[in-house]
Amino acid sequence: MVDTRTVLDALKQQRIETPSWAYGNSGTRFKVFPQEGVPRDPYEKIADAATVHRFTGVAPSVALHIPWDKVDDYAHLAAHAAEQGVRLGAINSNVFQDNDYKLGSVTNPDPRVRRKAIDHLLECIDIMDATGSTDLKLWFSDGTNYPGQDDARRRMDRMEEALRETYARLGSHQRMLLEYKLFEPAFYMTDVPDWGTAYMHCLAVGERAQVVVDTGHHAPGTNIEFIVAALLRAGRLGGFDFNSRFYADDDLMVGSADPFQLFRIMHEIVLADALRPEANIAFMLDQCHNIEPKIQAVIRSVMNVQEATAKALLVDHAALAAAQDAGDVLEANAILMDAYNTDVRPLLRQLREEMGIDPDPIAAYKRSGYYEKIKAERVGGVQAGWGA
Ligand code: PSV
Ligand code: MN
Repeated sequence: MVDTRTVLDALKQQRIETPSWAYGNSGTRFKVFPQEGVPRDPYEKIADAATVHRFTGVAPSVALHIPWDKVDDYAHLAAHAAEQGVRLGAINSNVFQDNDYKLGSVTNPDPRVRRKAIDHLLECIDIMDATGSTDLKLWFSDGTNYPGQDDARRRMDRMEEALRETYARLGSHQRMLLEYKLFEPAFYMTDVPDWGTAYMHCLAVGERAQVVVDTGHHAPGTNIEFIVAALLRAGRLGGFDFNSRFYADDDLMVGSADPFQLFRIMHEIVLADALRPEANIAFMLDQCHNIEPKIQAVIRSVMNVQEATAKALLVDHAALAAAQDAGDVLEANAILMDAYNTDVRPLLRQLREEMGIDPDPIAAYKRSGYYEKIKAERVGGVQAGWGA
């Protein structure tokens, strides 16, 4: 039996980072449906992130995406975040929305374009210096659509060269998080398509280069928890971009499509004692709320991660190891399923009461009038969005 106190204490330490872009308008390539009250600038996005933290108590940082969150004075933005009770988290680079990147960014055959892309990555580190962020998150849309279009190995060399130069610019307290994605926007070949390729590049550049697992970036049926276990074992799991998928990179709320998968992932984290903040695994969301109210959806997502974590913390590790060592297949599976099937909602209500917040974050948010306030205030100007 796992002691409830231990579970509550572990949950109190959990930190989940929300993405600035989740608060802006988003959609598919078919249509973006604008919503009322959407932030017009990074300052308003941070206010929304702070609201999520106020009602959940475990989301004290917000990731930025550059240039979507470009401002003149990043130190001022960081001070604004601190005033609101949150801090600025990972800086996400964007080398995928410029005409120059049609044939790739850091792997582009044209050295001028490669230089431009690397300069952007270096600029992101300047921003980290100003905001106090420690994580540079890299995702490359680079790839090819047709066999023969470019040389795979030469593109790998260019990728590594860019990563090396970027890594060399990092301060000793900063790290690089490299994200992989199976496909999209490239269809034939992606330059960093899987964890093995990301790991290979991280090994080549240095120990503060680590892999990010975006849960939406795998083929259907992929055993993501195995990847998590392998990266943890190698000391190269930098963090997660959490979201849910039914078909491709759907970016739905984490834990909505497959809560059991999220539990299995968090089970690997708990087994490796990697939930503690000192383990330095970044638990980030990377989501887009196209048809649902955004702030509520982010609150729900944070709660979903907490629920999966609470269940993972309930797994009786001693009993599980004993069943595994005895070769008792069904008992081992039953121990895992017992934890998964536990209703942890009363425990989470208790957690929130102990943390001095409302036990029902969604109801409390709805009662707060925040949504009505931003709807009334945020009129005019240009709503933020990622430009689909
Ligand atoms: C790419 O699909 C991705 O997962 C990367 O993390 C980007 O930064 C993000 O989505 C943009 O929404
Ligand atoms: Mn992502």
